[in-house]
Amino acid sequence: MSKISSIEGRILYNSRGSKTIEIDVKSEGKFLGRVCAPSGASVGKYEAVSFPNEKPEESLRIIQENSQKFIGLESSDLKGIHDALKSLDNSTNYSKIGGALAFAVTIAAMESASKASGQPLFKTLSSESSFKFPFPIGNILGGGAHAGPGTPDIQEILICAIGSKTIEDAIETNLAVHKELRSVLENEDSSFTNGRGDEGGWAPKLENQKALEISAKACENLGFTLGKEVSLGVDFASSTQWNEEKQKYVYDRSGFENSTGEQIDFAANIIEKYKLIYAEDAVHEEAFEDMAELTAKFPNILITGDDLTVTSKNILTKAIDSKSCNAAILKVNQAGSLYDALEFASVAHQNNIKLITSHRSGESTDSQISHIGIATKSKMLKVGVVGGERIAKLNELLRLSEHDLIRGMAEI
Ligand code: 2PG
Ligand code: MG
Repeated sequence: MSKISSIEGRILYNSRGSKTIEIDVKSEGKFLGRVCAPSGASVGKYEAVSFPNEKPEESLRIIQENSQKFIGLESSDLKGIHDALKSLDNSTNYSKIGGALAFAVTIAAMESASKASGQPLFKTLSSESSFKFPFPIGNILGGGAHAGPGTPDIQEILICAIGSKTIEDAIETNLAVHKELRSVLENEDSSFTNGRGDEGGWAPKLENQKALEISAKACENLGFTLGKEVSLGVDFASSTQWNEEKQKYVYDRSGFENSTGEQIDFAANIIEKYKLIYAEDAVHEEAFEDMAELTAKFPNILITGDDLTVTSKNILTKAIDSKSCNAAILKVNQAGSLYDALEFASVAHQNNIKLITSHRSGESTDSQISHIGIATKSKMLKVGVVGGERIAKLNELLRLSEHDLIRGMAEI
């Protein structure tokens, strides 16, 4: 047991160079939990607001003026810390204090508690006695809101080494595919600049289908069979394409539009053709019935909600009632506090919804989400493949492989 003795913050920058907040929670004057909040570019309509009036400085001022509400609380008392935040902001989306503040305060407190108890963070967050590694899944080719003009409309083509038996092999395999993809892209287009999107995936001037073909080719060049050693995934991030007025998905860069039915066929065709293991937000964030069609059609593929479910237990309950997805992204900052996110995880577990703990496109170099992925029994950890802020999460998994309590890979 250790009591919070101080809580302080500062303004720093995320990987996109935007301002964010970092919070230090200390217990007993010495156990430091330090967390810097990430932020998204393709943001769900119903996610927590990052900062009041988009100003990290306001969140900082609020925590500085209210630090006494936290001092003296047990650092391990996640509910107590969550309640103290809620006493400052009773809105449903943290619009008064900022979801980024709720994210940083709650995770920093848990990290402080874990240091005080001498246990790793994942163990502090879970009462289980044995754990498995989630499969790292990462962006090898980026478009949409994460890359510039000429890149694919779909946001992310992802790699996951589903055949790997160890975390070391899973990470190494993803890195090898990312690297091979560069060679394939260079062969296809001698003017390819090796430019990368926000999450470290290559950002070539390519149309969606060609980008998928080339990604599959990189896997095959390494002797892999799709669906065996490795599988591709796609984050369609379809709310980016959805045009409310037209009631159509507008693929600006490729120059076509999909009606609702055409979008379902478009996604289904990609899932089948490229033998995807993973399809995220294949339709827009309010299309619960359309997602349900894909979920019924592909029971063995992770049909995943991100903007659809926004790490909200109430929205997930709605998605479960309409059978919209069999998997869901867990992003703590979509929910706000870690307490909210763990409640979401428990609703997911009670209903056989598979979890994928995820980074944001604007990240910090922290690595607590690797622990959160393990503690929440996530099947996958979506944290990218390369880039300092992505590698930080993967390197933490490698450090954790020295730990006796984690054995083997999750069953997808
Ligand atoms: C997503 C995320 C992370 P962003 O859509 O899944 O890949 O992107 O953080 O921009 O929302
Ligand atoms: Mg997404």
